[in-house]
Amino acid sequence: PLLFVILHLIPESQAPPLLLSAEPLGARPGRGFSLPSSNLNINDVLGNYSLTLIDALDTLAVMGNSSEFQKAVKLVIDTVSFDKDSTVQVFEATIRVLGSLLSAHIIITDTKQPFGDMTIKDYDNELLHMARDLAVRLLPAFENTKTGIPYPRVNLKNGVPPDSNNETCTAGAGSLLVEFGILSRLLGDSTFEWVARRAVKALWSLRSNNTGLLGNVVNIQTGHWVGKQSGLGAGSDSFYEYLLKSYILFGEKEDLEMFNDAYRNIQNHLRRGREACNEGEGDPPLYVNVNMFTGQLMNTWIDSLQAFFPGLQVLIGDVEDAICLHAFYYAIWKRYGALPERYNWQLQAPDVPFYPLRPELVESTYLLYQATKNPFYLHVGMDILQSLEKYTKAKCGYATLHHVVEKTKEDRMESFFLSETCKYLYLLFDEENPVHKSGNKYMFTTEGHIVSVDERFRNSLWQDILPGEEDSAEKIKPNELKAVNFSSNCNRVPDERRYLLPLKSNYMRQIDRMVGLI
Ligand code: DMJ
Repeated sequence: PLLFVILHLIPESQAPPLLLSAEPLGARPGRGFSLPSSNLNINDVLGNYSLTLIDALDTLAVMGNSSEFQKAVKLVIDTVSFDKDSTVQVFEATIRVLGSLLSAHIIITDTKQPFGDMTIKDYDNELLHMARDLAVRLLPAFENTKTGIPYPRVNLKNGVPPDSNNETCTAGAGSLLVEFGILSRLLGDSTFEWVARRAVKALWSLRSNNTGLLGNVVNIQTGHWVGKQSGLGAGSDSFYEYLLKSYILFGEKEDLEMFNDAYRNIQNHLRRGREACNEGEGDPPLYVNVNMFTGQLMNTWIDSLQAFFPGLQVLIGDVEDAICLHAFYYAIWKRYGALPERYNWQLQAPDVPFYPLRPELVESTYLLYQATKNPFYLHVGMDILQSLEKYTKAKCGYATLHHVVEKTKEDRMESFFLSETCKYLYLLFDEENPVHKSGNKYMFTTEGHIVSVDERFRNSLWQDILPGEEDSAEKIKPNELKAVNFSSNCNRVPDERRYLLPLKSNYMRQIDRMVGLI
């Protein structure tokens, strides 16, 4: 059925609503772009540019389906235009569209073609040109901002709308560097990387002197923190992810230094519970939301986006701690058959009950399996797959769960379901996939797009104009990334760790009790 969904991708603006058995379709509008403006949250993600089709391109390649990949690429080249009067979120357009176009371009032009024949006849770098065209349309977001932190939205035709909001979230403004950096390095044009890097540095400079933490919403003109919550979920998540991933890809030392600093501050101020995941007394480790200036607890919920963090911990080699946080989220999944958008750990109940088919828990499960090869994670993947089939499957796709307790559905299948959730699930079970056989070759963007970690992204021709960067001689080569726990190292996991539960059973039970499972 997953393949059915992918094989029937059609441009968003022409797509019929998902056919849900549980709900009447009645007067509900379709998933077209012409929804009322009150639906801004949906509209400015969709963008009227065939979002789902574009976001799913490299999933088709990873699944080895060359005919559908070629068909989908041609459809994108022939039918998609960014010359549209659409106001879009800079972040969403970057990670979902720009990232996917770049990933597909890299796959098409790879001389080795590890996924089968993904070449396109007479390909003339069209996807790269489209990526550039889109990025140029996003550039106005970086103009007329006093801090260098971009506006959250732009109109693809007319630039920043006159009534634009001056407030943006940290993740939205500070996680553009991977895609903009790749684009710059492929084109040999520093503009894109320069603006994205300037935004990261501006945000970084606004961290609290006291805790070193960043908040979640900032005013791009004054640099004042409007949202003082520091956490690992919505509004913050990919900011941290991209500090590390930019370093993995481009080898710039300053990115690693920022990441290491941020990671230390997270451990010092956000982490609660016992010191070691698998030994000692006390509550299981949990990362909470605190005030960025005081480090004091702000609320008692964690959100489903934060479930990506164990995957990031795997990348830096903190596998032990990753095991505990992952186990907590998996217990919540077991209780509801999904992850509520927000879960209140004090009340042991969802605070925000919907589940829009998010990938984060699957992503961490996949990365933990790669790091430990413990079959427990295959079992987790199976469990997730079965609940998706049971609760979210609709006639023509998979549906957002409107309420994880009541299991009601919404007429909405986010594009990340195909680009991430399905991809990570597929890769979890596909041991022989070229992604796993390639050693250190691939990295996943925050939207799950694969990009190759190779020498050509290490060479920027503009060292002199990117202030504060190290000389390229100091850069670490891709095959020297020792700190990063890639899948090629996973055979070193000792046997005794592979066949025991990753987390001792008394600690597992403790977590199950904490989420009301037993
Ligand atoms: C995706 O678009 C990306 O993973 C992003 O970084 C966070 N949210 C969604 C999926 O939940």
